[in-house]
Amino acid sequence: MNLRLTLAAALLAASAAQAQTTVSEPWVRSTVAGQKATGAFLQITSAAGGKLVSASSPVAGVVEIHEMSMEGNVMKMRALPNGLNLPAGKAVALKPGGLHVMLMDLKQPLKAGDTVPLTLAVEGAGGKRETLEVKATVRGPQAAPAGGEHKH
Ligand SMILES: [Cu+2]
Repeated sequence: MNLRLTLAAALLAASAAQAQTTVSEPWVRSTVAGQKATGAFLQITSAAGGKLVSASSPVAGVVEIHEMSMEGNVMKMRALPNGLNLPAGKAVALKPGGLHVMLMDLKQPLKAGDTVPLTLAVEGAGGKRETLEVKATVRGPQAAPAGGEHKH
């Protein structure tokens, strides 16, 4: 009985301290010399629902949240002007061939094994802002599933 109460209290404390939004498995596709853009991929879950409104990284001059879609027979990508919707409690996957964080105007080549800091801004209900600091691992092309060329 006592143990149960203690456990319940511990669980309550843990959920209160937990971030509203969580990110798992962040990674960035490696680049070759001269390449100025690449994609960052991750899974993001907002407990109460919200919107991923912006992202930034010290390695990139410009960071946008992109989606890919078929227009006729051509795969196109575009920035999401109003951010990415995060339904409450549902993991949203940013992955090659779909949604991604676009890192542009890269300041340095990104090699497999490097760590890239990403800052994500999430807007919750009532306009409450949450900032997430994420460390993404750079993966080489052989580690990433085939997602085709990533070009604008
Ligand atoms: Cu893109």
